[in-house]
Amino acid sequence: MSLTLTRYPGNPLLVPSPLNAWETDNVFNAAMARHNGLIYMLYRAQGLDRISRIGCAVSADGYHFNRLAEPVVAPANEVESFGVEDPRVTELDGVFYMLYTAYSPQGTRVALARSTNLIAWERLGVVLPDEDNKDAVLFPEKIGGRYAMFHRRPPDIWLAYSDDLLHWTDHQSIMQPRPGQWDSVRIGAGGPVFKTPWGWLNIYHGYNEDRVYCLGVALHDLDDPARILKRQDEPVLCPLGPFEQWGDVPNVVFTCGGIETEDAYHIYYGGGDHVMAVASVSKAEVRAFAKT
Ligand code: BMA
Repeated sequence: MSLTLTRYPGNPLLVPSPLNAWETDNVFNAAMARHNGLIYMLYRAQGLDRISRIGCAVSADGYHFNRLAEPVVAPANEVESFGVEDPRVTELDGVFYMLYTAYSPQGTRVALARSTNLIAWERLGVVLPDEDNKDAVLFPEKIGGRYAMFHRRPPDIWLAYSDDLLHWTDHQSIMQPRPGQWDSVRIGAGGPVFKTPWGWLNIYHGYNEDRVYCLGVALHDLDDPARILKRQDEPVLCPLGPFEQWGDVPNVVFTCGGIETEDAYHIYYGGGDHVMAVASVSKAEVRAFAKT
């Protein structure tokens, strides 16, 4: 049996708000984090000016969210002039790091910011200079004494390493699209990988010639994530129902983060680049996937 994500019946969790000019149109592709016993959703929002900003919503149970009235990150310099997009947050040694897409007439750049409370963010700048890149995410711990990152040089997922989070080396393509399958054109990382006894659990996105964005699953070797131990043929989630198949951009499910609980992984995702939703998989199912 193949691994699949099961949607929360109460989806969507967060929808655009007519009350705030910056998020009237779309709220999607959120980073997720835990802090002080609460679950934080740092979501990409578009409003009347269609510029992407990052808003923050907080929840006690992971399903019911209250949002702040103002964005926590908004374009603040030349490389962000068209927007800040698709955040991915990883906690390292008690500090939250956000990789996000800084979008401007120069193109899309991978930029880094850090925070200790998920609200006030300090910019550390562009970390992959002089190249169009996106879908970057930090690993939740060092590997072989160095920080690790997935990023995307089209059409593949790449791996890179760093000693200081600012300078990245040893770039290598580690996962490619598969011709004829659902992820035939481009693939990119989702949220931070989860550590399991069987490897790093990577829920990634891909799309095909029809531009249908689905999510898939792979397991990577814990010591060398360039080694893919397993990659399922079938997707784990594909667009279904009005807000995923229609939305602002049709036929999109896209994730930038998830939350681990005692017995499950909860994958938060943008539906149709329009709303936020969640779908889950039990650890027992992941174990069965890893073992077969
Ligand atoms: C990608 C990114 C995502 C978006 C997806 C589908 O290129 O821009 O933010 O969700 O396209 O439109």
